[in-house]
This record gives sequence, C-alpha cells and structure tokens, in this order.
Amino acid sequence: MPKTIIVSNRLPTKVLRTDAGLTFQPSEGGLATGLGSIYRHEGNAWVGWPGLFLEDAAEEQYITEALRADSMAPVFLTESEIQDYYEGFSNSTLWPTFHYFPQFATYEAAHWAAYVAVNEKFCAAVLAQAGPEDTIWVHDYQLLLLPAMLRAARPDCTIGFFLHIPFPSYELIRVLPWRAELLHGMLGADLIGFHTFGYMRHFLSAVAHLLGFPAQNGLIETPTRTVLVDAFPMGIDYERYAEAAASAAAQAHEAVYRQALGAGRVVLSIDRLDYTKGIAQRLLAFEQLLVRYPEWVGQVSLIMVVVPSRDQVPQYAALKQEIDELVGRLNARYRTIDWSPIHYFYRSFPFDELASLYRLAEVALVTPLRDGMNLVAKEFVASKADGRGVLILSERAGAARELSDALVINPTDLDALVEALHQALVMPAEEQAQRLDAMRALVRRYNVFSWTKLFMNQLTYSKIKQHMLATDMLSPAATDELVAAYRAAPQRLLLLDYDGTLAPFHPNPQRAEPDQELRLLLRALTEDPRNRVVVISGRDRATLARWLGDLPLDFIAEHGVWLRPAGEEWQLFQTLKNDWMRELRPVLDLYVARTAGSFVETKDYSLVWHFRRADAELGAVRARELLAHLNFMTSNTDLQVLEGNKVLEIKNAGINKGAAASRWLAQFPADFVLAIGDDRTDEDTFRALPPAAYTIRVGSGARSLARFHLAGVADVRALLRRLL
Ligand code: GDG
Repeated sequence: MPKTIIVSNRLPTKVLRTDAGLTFQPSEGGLATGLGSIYRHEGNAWVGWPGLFLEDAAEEQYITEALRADSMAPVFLTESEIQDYYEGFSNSTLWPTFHYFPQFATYEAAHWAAYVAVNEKFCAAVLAQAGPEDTIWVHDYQLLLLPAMLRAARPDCTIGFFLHIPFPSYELIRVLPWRAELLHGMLGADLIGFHTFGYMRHFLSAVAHLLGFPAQNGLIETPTRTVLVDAFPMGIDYERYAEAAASAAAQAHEAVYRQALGAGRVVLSIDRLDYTKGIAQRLLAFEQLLVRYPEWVGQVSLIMVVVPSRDQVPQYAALKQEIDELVGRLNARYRTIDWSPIHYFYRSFPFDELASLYRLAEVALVTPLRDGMNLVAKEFVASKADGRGVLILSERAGAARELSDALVINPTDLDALVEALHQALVMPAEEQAQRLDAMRALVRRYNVFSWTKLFMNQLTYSKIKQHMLATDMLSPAATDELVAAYRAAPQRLLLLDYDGTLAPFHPNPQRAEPDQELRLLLRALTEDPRNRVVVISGRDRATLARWLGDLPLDFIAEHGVWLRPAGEEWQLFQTLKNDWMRELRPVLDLYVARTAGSFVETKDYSLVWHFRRADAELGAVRARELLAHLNFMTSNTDLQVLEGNKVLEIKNAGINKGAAASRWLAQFPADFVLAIGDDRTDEDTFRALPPAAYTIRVGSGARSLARFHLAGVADVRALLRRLL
C-alpha cells in the first residue's frame, strides 16, 4: 500500500522541556487540523522539527519513539542550524523577499549553506520513511530545495509542494543570488500549489525568465518532466470555529470581557508580530479615526493581540518597540478612567478565549501589507453565526481574492482605512448580514478539508497527466536494444536534426556552428559503408553546406525544401513558389519592430520569425499574436505556418521533414532507421517513419509521437558514440 508523507519545518506537535520533564504539546494550527486525517492514517507519517534542542542520545530515542506512536518522525536540528537555516536564510532572506521587503533581506553565504544542508537533512529523514511509490507533500518556504533532492533520490515518487506565503514578482526573485537553485528545487515536485492565481502567475513568469522553461495551461515543461502548477486557496476548519464561538465557554468568557468593557464597541486585531502585518499602520488609522470622528472617543476600543514571534531578530525588536510606543502614546492621550482606546496584549491566548474574542468583536481589522492567505480573516467570518460583524480586509492578503464581500482596502492608504473603520461602525445590520452570509458560505465550503482533498486529487492527476504526455526516457535497457538492432542491420538510415539535437542553441543562430567533437562524430558514422547519415534541418542550405558540406553526409535543408544526397548537387523537393514573401514580409517586420531582440530570417522558400533573444514572456505573447495573424493571412493559400523552438516559420504546404524523410527511405531502403529531433517540425519525421523505426524526441516532457525521450544534446552525442 503506497504511503503519504507530509513534510514541514515544524511537526504538528511541539516538544517542550519543563520542570516535570519533556512534554508534548499538539499544535492547534490549521495545517495540523487539515492534514490530521492524512498523516495519522495507517503507515503514513509527518516529518519535521519537534521544536527543541537535544541534550543527549537518550532524549533523542525517547522523543523519536513517543512521536512515532503518533505517526510523526522528528528531524533534530542544532542551535546553529536553526540560527542559520531558519532565522537566517528562511526568515531573513526568503521571508522579507517573498513579502516585498527586500530592504530587510540579508544575503549570507553561510546561511545559504546551512539552508542547503538542512534541506538535505530533511531529505534523508523523508527517505528513511518513504518507499519508491509513495506520495510526499512538502510544505513552505523553509524547504524549497527539498522536492528536487527527493526527486533525485526517488525518481518515481509522487511529490507535491505547497507555498504558504506569497510568491512575489520576478523582479524580487531575481534579486536573490540563489534564485535559479530555488526554482529548480521547487520544480522537483509534480504539483506546485499556491494560495492565489497571482502567486502562481509570478512563479510561471520567474521560471520562464530565469530558467527558460515554457509553460502552457499551468504545465511547465522542464527538460525531463512536466510539472503542474495550480492555485489552492487554503481554508480553515469552519465547524470548529463556528462551534467554538457558539460554545458555553466562549459565551462565559465574552460575558467577563463585556463587563470589563461596558457598552463600548469592539474592533479586533490579531497577528503574529511581523513587519508584514501592517500593525503600526493600523494603530495610526485608529488614532485618525478618533481625530476625524470624535464621536467615537469613549465609544470604541481596539483589542489588539500580537503573538510574540522572532523577537530576537533586530527588525522584529524594532517593530515591537514601535508598537509599544504607539500604543503608549494613544492610550496616554485618549484614555479615561473607564475607557481605553487600545487594549494591547503581547502574548497568545488559549483557543477558547480566542473564540470568545472573535465572538465579542464587531469589527475585525485585518490589514497586512502582504500576507500569503491570512486565516484570521476566515476564522472571524466563521465565528459570526449571528450575522453581525464587519471584516475590514487588506487587498494584499491572499484571502481578499475570495472574501470580496469584506470592506477591502489598501493598507497603506490611511484615509481609506479610517473611512472603512467608520463605515464598519455605522454599517446597517442588514448589510452586515448580507456580506457575512456570502462570506460564511464561501468559508464553509472551501474549508481546510476540501483544500487538502483538492490538492491530493490534483497531485494524483498531475501524475496521470505526466504519464499521458510523456514518452519514456530512453532507458539503459532500451539503449542496449537500439545498439544491438543497429549492429545487426546491413543497411542503416540515421535522420538527425541539427539545432537542439546535434548542437546546442545559441542566441545568435549563425553562431551555432558545429564543434570539433561533433564533426569527428559525424565523420566516424559516415565512414561505415552500411550507414547513410542525413542531417535533416530547418536551416538554409548554404549554412549547412558551409558548416558540414565537406563531410560525406546527406542533407535535407529548409524542412525538406532542398535535398542533397552525399556527393550530389542540391535539388528542390518539388517546384515551389516564393512570390508570397512580398506580401508577408512586412507583417513579420512589424513584429520585429514591436519585439526587441526578434528578427526575420529569409530562406529560399520560407520566412522565419525568431524570438529566442526577445524577453521570454513578451516573445511568447507576440508569437501567439503573430500566429493568429498569419493563420488568417494564409488561409486559402498554399502556405503553412510551422511553430518551432522559439521560431515561427511560413512555408509552402506539403513540404516538411516528414515528406522528405519518406522520400529518403523510399530511395535508400534500410533495415534500421533512427530519427532524432527536438521540436515540433521533427514530429513530421516521426510520423512518416515505420513503427519499427527508433524515434527519439530531445528535451521536454512534451507530447510526442517519438518512442523515446533524451534530455539534451550531450545525451544524443553519447548515444551516437555508442553506435561507433
Ligand atoms: C502563514 C502565512 C497563511 C493567532 N493568535 C492566536 C492564535 N492565532 C492563530 C490564528 C490563525 C493563525 O494563528 C495565524 O495564521 P495566519 O494565516 O493569519 O498567518 P501566519 O501564521 O503568518 O501563516 C499566512 C498561513 O501560513 C496558512 O497558509 O494564511 O499568510 O503567513 O489560525 O487563529 N491562536 C491561538 N491564540 C492566539 O493568541 N490559539
């Protein structure tokens, strides 16, 4: 039975050292609840740090065994690992960068080294639990490298990754010295999930810009695999919050609070101490409310819970001081004997007291500057069974994508915040109910359990999709079989594409000339009298002749327009026209004018628009536009538009590599046929060949008619060397 392993920085149980010995404190976090039914299931496990530093080996054994009984496998970290990997790289490099605070980010090589090392440590811990067929779900920014590490060790595992914080614009990611490694790390997964479509879009854009991997419909094609990317807005355990708020305990707590507060109105704010949460801005807005609407003085209080967090880090300590001062100033200025504007708590509350605060508050002020999702907003909504209450929500929290019935504000717009507060306090009951009802239905439906289920289902689907799309990699066994068939054949035909197959791409196509290794390899192949070696390319015949014409090779140029058997002259495949170029050339020139870095190549019977050197995203957009434009202009003509690797090519219909390959095979019958190519134009060759031919597509997990895949040029050359 395949297992499921959950991995996150922290385990859902915290181990504490107390006077009474070690104690185990289960977490009440949303993730622990949502995944509870998975990791506790027979044979499954949750891998993570238990939150304390070991004193001796006996302790390690005791904790490991105690946690194992509850389906958990601890990864023990040292103090210096926590300092450099967690407080260092995770919280001082990734956290500020991903939340759009690059000015707070540090770039320490030692922190990076620790991050790599701890991700490896997690990898080893997971491998100790996971078999080759298992499903592994990795969580959050502390473990961005883990998916690729796991993939390397267990190529067939199903691996999911979910990021709980925002994924920022490419403009921020590109600042990180280790950006490419981080993206490669994530791409080890089969499915990568984000809270919002916006984060997903940023990720696709970063992958396109920094790694050059194309994506379509959320599927990224890496050289070896297809990776699915999708948005999964995380929810909460709705019933738990609804029930807790309605419970007798919560009502009792509320009564106590009420008595202390009198008839005053209550605005609530709850966060972990963090500069991303906009806590200071919120206090300033509350102060302005009292200035602009003095009728609220003595009437409204802000209950502000700030849960201590990371306060050893200088920015957090400074923030704490700023909040302390602001609260002090406000209270000193406005407080009366029986009323305080701010009730400030720098500590965390037990769950049932939290529930009573949600119950008590009429307005929730959730105004982060950046927040991946923000569960407090959803918890407040779930707690309001009576339909009274107003949520003020920052447009920069992931939750705002769903909770559009909140008063959605820009948290840096102080004016908007003040007005929203006032509007919330005077909002008619009917409108409150209307907004809350809509939001409650949504939070109830898209809860943490449906989130988990959806992610797991998509993960299974991503694997099926991969199998559907993927052609098998050319395995060592298949290679042996291919080599044996080659050796046994008295006549062999090798059809080899050039760019991306025999030679790597160069930003300037004219610079992709063959190197010495390739020339020697091709020469050696042609020296065997049983071989016909055909270079079958989209390139113009002059370039092919200049680069390789001195070798006894056969050539098919311009995708089959020109043919030249070794030792003969160039001949046309059939009579062709090129008078259409006059009309279409200006269209291509227009796209060159609009797309820096692109250019037009003119061949004898075709026109090519190249966009390899253009901005990756702009190039792809313009290519789609141009394709539509050309399809319109060439309908009812004898022309076709081919999509190649970062090129669009217009040529006469009926001419393609497949037609040329067929003619070759008819003219030079062979017992062994091998065709290798890397782009869509090579699919015509694969299609034209008999089923027994060995057809190989180079690169991505793209859908292909070929029987096998190879990752890149180096593998192609290695295979050809094996034939010698
Ligand atoms: C990260 C992302 C994303 C708060 N005070 C108390 C208390 N809490 C609980 C809340 C809520 C949780 O802590 C906070 O969750 P958030 O989502 O608001 O924020 P982060 O901790 O920063 O979490 C965030 C989340 O991951 C999930 O993907 O939404 O954007 O930053 O559940 O109720 N709980 C108790 N006492 C408190 O005083 N018991």
